[in-house]
Amino acid sequence: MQQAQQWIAEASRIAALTGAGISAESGVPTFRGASGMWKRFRPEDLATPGAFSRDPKLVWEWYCWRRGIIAGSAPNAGHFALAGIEKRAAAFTLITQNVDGLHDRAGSRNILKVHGDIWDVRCLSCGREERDERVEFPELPPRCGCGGMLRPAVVWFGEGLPQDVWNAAEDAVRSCEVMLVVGTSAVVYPAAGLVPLAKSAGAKVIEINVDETQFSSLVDFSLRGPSGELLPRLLQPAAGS
Ligand code: BV8
Ligand code: ZN
Repeated sequence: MQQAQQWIAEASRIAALTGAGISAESGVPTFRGASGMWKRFRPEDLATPGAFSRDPKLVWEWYCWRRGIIAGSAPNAGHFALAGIEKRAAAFTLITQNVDGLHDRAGSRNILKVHGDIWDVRCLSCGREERDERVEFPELPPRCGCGGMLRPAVVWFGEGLPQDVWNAAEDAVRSCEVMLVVGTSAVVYPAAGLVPLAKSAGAKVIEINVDETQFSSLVDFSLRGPSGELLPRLLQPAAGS
């Protein structure tokens, strides 16, 4: 941990990639792994345009269930530690696969949401996209003022990531000196590809995960444990700074 803290203290450009694991200690279920929610649902059944067109009510019931859990949760020490390093590092870019908005609530500012935000909705008819923080809706699927059907404005399987956000994420990873990879199973692309990209760009990569991932042997340090405990220790301001 000492060496990893040193690299971070000396780095002026840091990037972080987070996944569902960073929100686990906030009570937001992860997708895969021991307590993963995908066990009861299958990605193909819910997080795809096909699933939505077949059964928009079922997909909305899943998102409303998640909205309820997220609304009742709070950022944890891991989220706050990343918000803290953003204030200290010369350049810090937070790339998240999470749609739960906990990084925003922890005070992070420069956040690249590569899979969108669960609180945003988009109308299938008029295309209007807006923030809608309701957990309950009068009817499912909810309707736009124009009468069109609303969908969660997140990125589903088979859908492209927002181009400008993705380009900014790649740029940040290519130019960083240190990359933190926190709480992701690293199985979903193209986000997972940012880890080998960082290595090929010459960055030091530090992973924090309770389990092994496919990249645990590729990264420079793979710290085993919960991010709510390890991130504050890893990112603590160097003594006397
Ligand atoms: C794309 C929606 C092309 C938002 C998500 C066949 C058909 C179509 C596509 C594909 C295909 N085969 C492959 C693909 C590509 C596909 C893909 O990668 N599939 C995988 C499964 C093989 N990718 C896509 O489809 C992407 N789009 O490729 O489009 C294209 C290009 C141009 C134009 C048109 C099309 C879209 C990917 C986004 C999919 N949307 N979700 C939502 O509802 O949330 S993905 C879903 O998985 C979540 O968004 C989540 O963000 C993401 C990744 O999961 P993780 O965040 O890593 O979470 P997970 O539970 O998996 O892991 C948690 C980790 O935390 C574990 O490692 C655990 O050990 C750890 N942990 C737990 N507790 C802690 C902890 N760590 C630390 N501390 C703790 N306390
Ligand atoms: Zn509309």
